[in-house]
Amino acid sequence: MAKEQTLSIVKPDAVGNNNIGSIISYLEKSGLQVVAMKMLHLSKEQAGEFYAIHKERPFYGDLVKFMTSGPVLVMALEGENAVAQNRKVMGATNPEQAEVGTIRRDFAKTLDENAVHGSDSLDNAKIEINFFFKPNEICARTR
Ligand code: IDP
Ligand code: MG
Repeated sequence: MAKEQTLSIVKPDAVGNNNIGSIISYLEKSGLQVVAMKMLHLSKEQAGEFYAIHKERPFYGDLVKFMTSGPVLVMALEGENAVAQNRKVMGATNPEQAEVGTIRRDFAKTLDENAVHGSDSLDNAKIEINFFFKPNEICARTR
């Protein structure tokens, strides 16, 4: 087991539904710790660049529109196997297929508006954390 950092985003649907606190609670109860957070309203350019990996997918335009439809909360999370742990607590991309007790099952309604983002690999986690945070904005947990 290794201590890792990963990026989490509470998406505009969940922010709009006032589920920020509940979602952070699911993450914290799973053992993950918040080491950085900020609220942002992404520009079209920021959202487009963040999701550039999906540029060729048919849902790319709608995804950018959704991610810029309201503010988001971006967080760096830390913990043992944080990348996989966060994906586990998030649940499957499609909330209908997400396990009971996961964030997406409990707070998301549709495949496109699915409450949270989580990095899918350690390499992408580093890229995504750097996308939103400067190194001195990550707060080491000294206690
Ligand atoms: P992930 O968020 O579980 O990693 P990805 O495949 O990386 O899922 O897709 C990124 C985001 O794009 C999803 O979280 C969801 O918001 C949206 N998305 C994925 N697949 C579809 C689709 O088939 N239709 C509409 N939106 C989708
Ligand atoms: Mg993904």
